[in-house]
Formats: sequence, C-alpha cells, structure tokens
Amino acid sequence: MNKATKKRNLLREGLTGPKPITAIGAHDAMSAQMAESHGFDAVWVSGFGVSTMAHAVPDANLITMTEALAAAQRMDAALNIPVVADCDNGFGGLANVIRTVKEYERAGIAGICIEDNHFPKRNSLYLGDSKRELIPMEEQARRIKAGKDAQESDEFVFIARVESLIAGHGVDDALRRADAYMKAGADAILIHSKDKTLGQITGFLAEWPGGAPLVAVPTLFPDFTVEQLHEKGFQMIILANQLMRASVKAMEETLVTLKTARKAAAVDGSIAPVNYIFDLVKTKELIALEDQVK
Ligand code: SPV
Ligand code: MG
Repeated sequence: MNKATKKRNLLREGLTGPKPITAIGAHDAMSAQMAESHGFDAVWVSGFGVSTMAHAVPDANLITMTEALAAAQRMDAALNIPVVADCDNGFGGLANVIRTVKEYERAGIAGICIEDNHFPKRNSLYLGDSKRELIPMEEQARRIKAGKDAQESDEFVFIARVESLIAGHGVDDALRRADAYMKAGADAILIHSKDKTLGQITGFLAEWPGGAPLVAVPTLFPDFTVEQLHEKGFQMIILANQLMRASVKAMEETLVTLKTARKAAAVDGSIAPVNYIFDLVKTKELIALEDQVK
C-alpha cells in the first residue's frame, strides 16, 4: 500500500473510530512536523495560516490553488500523519472544484475541505464582515457531487464545510445544507461557528440525524476540550491557528528585545538553540548518510 493510501485510510479510520481525532493547523512544513512529533492525529493546512505566514496577505482567496497545493505538499512530505487541506471554496466555480480534487488527489494529499463561501471568500472569524451571502445550497451540492465524481481513489476524503452559522443564516439552514452536502457525497461535514456559548451548535446537534462525521473548529469556543466536543457529537477537532499565533507572538517579543538590547545574547534564553534546529531537520543523519556513500 502506498503512503498516500495509508494516510487516507488513517484519516478515514479516525473519522469513523470510537475516539475523536485532533488536527493541528499548520502554516509551513516545520509547524506541521512539530504537530506530528507532539502526537497529534492530523495536520490542517490552514488557508488563514498559509496566507498570513507564507504570503503576508489576508485570508481572502488571494492565494492561488497552485500556491495552496504547494504548501500542502511541503507539509505532507514532512509527515507520516494525514493532511487535511483547507481548499477554501475550491478556488472558483464547479470546474475549479473538480480540478482541485484531481490535483490534490494526484499529489497524494489525504483529504480536502471545501466551504460554501462565495469567491472571493473572507476569513470566517473576521468580525468586520458578519452578514454574508453563501453559494446557494443546490449549487454547492452540485459542486460537491462533481468533486466526488472526479476523485479516482475510494480513500481520498472530501469534507464539506457549512458556513450558515458564520453567515447568520441560522440552525435550520445549517441542517439543510449539511444534509444536502452529505447526500452529494461528502465524507464529513464541518459546521463552522463563532458562537462562544455553543448555543447554535447545540441546536444543530440536537436536530442532526447523523450519517456523516462532524468536524469542529473551536477557535471562538476555546474552553471546550476535545473530549467534551466529542461527547457533544464532533469526531474531528481542528485547532486551526494556535501555532501561527504562538509564532507571531514569539517573533514579536524577540524583535522588541533585540531592538532594545542591540545584541544577540539578549534573547538567547528565550529562543531555541541552533543545535535544536539542526536536530529538527535531522542534519546529523544527512551528514552521516553522505559520509557512508562510497
Ligand atoms: C483556516 O484555518 O484557514 C480556516 C479556519 O479555514 S477559520 O480561520 O476559522 O476560518
Ligand atoms: Mg480557511
């Protein structure tokens, strides 16, 4: 069995198993690798993270499918755990969704997630933009079906993301869309929400008849543990942007100290040693391998 199939099977097992799985949002290959070495189950290739950290642009469909795929491939190459790639709205219309499925599948990615925000999308957590229209449900279901029909392997995972609660369209709309996307062939449903009280999600979960595993991104309801969210009905929890935010804070603190102290030693106690960085990318092993070759 090739590596891509193994990772896809791992993801499918995680989505259907007795225990919840936790995916960590990563913005580059090293943040992804560190998530694996700390024992997490999967890596979420965050569109927010890649836009911000690799391109310094807003999460607003500015990066292209090829840029997003290249980021996902760099992460996937560093990992033994599965990658779930955030593919925004599939980078355009129905034909773009089909091409996205084909390209990500061909590249060996375990799974993708496609949301029902119009192109150009806006990050769902952005508070300055609370009222938004979504792609009509029937059209999004058509795109999901077309994407699923385009996939060649049985194992590749397609997660459909419902933005009804984010866009202010309410629980009934979320239920209708989740059902339509599941019937269109989605392997799992991501119900996004920024409701801190979990009121809307609780309303959704009370009415959801089941049939596809549910995925949560608890950035704005961060007080619930993975186990608590699992008990409520979620199978996969994505901690989407904590590594990016940790990195930004650490870099800012380091820059402030360097600007004031004007010498490298001022930050030595709060940064990783150079040898630790060498170890992260197995530098010793590489040099030993070079020396072995006659
Ligand atoms: C991302 O990490 O890019 C996501 C999750 O899509 S969110 O930022 O909450 O929309
Ligand atoms: Mg995103």
